[in-house]
Amino acid sequence: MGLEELPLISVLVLHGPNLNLLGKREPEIYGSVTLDAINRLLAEEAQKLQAKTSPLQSNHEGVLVDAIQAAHGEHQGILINAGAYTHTSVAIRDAITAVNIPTVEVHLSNIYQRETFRHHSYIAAVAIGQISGFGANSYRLGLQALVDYLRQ
Ligand code: CA2
Repeated sequence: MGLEELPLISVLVLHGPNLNLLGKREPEIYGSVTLDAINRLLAEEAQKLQAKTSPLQSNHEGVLVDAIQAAHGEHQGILINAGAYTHTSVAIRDAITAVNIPTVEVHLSNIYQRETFRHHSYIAAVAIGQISGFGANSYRLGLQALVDYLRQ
């Protein structure tokens, strides 16, 4: 099948708590790229992959759970940086399991090089994979991996 004939894949992009501060605070840890710039980068990458991205950032666990539930029948994949909820949220993990939508977990920083409490992810076991430590590029690599998986 030629590239032009591929069906469009819709990906829900979720950003968890405090990620709205990207590029505005702690650039030594999280870099100088803003969340808007990451969302634009993803939209451009999605276009190349014959996909589209729908980004949402929330500081509230329930809002993220609601968005995952609402993805059922709307999106074929989920790309998520759950921020600190990665290490605490059984609710987000259960929502991903419930909707059964292929999910890729991404992190800007390498969570395994940081404090021990960041080494465990509740999401990892229900995700198809995890990309951690490549800054904003983690999102781009995660989107590529997710779309590639969905095309198989
Ligand atoms: O490395 C990542 O992407 C994290 O998901 C980021 C979370 C952290 O809790 C995870 O352990 C790893 C924190 C996001 C906070 O983002 C900020 C951005 C700028 C300034 C302050 C916080």
